[in-house]
Amino acid sequence: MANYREMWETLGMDLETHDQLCAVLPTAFGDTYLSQENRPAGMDFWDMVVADIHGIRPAELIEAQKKGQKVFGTFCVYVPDEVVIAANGIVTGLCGGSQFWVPSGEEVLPKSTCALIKASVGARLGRTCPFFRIADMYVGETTCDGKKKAWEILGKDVPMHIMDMPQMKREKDIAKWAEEIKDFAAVVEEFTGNKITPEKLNDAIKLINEKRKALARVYEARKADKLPISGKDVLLISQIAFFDDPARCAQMCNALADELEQRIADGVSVFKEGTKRIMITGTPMAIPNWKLHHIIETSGAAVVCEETCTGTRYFEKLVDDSKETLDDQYRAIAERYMGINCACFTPNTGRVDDILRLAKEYKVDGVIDVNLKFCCLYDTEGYTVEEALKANGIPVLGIETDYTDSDAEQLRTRIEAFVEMLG
Ligand code: BJ8
Repeated sequence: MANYREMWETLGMDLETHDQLCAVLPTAFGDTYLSQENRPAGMDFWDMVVADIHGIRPAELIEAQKKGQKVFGTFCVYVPDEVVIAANGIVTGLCGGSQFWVPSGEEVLPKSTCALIKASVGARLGRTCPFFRIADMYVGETTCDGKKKAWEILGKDVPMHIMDMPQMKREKDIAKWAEEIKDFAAVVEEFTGNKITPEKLNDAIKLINEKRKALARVYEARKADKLPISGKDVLLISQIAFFDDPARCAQMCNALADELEQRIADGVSVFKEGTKRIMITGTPMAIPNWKLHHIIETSGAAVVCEETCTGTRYFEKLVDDSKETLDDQYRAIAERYMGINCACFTPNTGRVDDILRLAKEYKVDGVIDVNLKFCCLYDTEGYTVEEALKANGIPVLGIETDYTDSDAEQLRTRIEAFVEMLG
């Protein structure tokens, strides 16, 4: 790992505590990732990113800031990257996926808050994540109650803009979301000092669409009977996509997809024949939350698809790039983003349709519906999801977990029994 101490110091980070995080991550990554056999060579890039996860990209962001660019930190896949990029800004995901940050979050939040929110707030307050220190502005959204209240704490000493999400998907809600995007664009223009033009917005729409298409190509390879890549590896790619440069992300994903397509043609698989194919649905898994994938893929099964925001909800559907005026473009962006089916919407039948469609496309043998403890939205929707899967003859296992390892053995026992039941 290169030496970034001076940079972290300048960012006002708590170096002593951060050292503890740096000490555990390589072992966790080695045990989970580097122990896999026959990985695609293209994964070297993502391994390199993880090895210097608090160094390489943060240093790039700081360089960009020196040249006058602004960095926007986001927490949800509904916040449109296109608008920020059109104003020459940079987007970085900020969701926390490590138990390491949870205790600092619990100092100010109720314990009965989901780990994702506690870790995100803890990463900021504990001063142990450079991305939280670098972001010039945070962009929140009104998805769940826990997040809404967390913005009030996170926004105390950083400029915070909150996007008001509709909770339904009627025509008037889509129109409202288009208005909200337009308002966000005005905030971004003022904050960056750069005007958004139809041409610049169209370039940004195309850039992000290319990234989505490249991620979709990687996912497409997982539909093959012989799996050329593990679920763990694809999860890592999705997690890093949230904060990498979008053009580089597309380039690396396309190069990997070339390799995966060749592997499929050559009949190369990273799992032995007959390995059961699992789809995960539910709450997102922010980096470095690899817990469930690791347990599943060391319990005799393979994860072939994630119907989560660190999976298909992130890249499916493109923004229509044929519009020529800003108002039409904001509307096109609103339509694409309102096509994401998060449990914060009611009714949310589109999500059940997605899950049934994906189960067929990825030829899954069973579904694991995962809920991050204390996420009331996905927990409640789990009832409808599991009913629909059973009605369609698809075996499903519902589980609830958090970022700790305390339930790992119990989960392993349940997952092994589920995989065995799949025959
Ligand atoms: S679009 S899933 S990224 S809101 S797990 S913080 S919902 S209590 S993360 Fe999400 Fe956007 Fe929806 Fe996706 Fe709240 Fe639930 Fe925690 Fe969650």
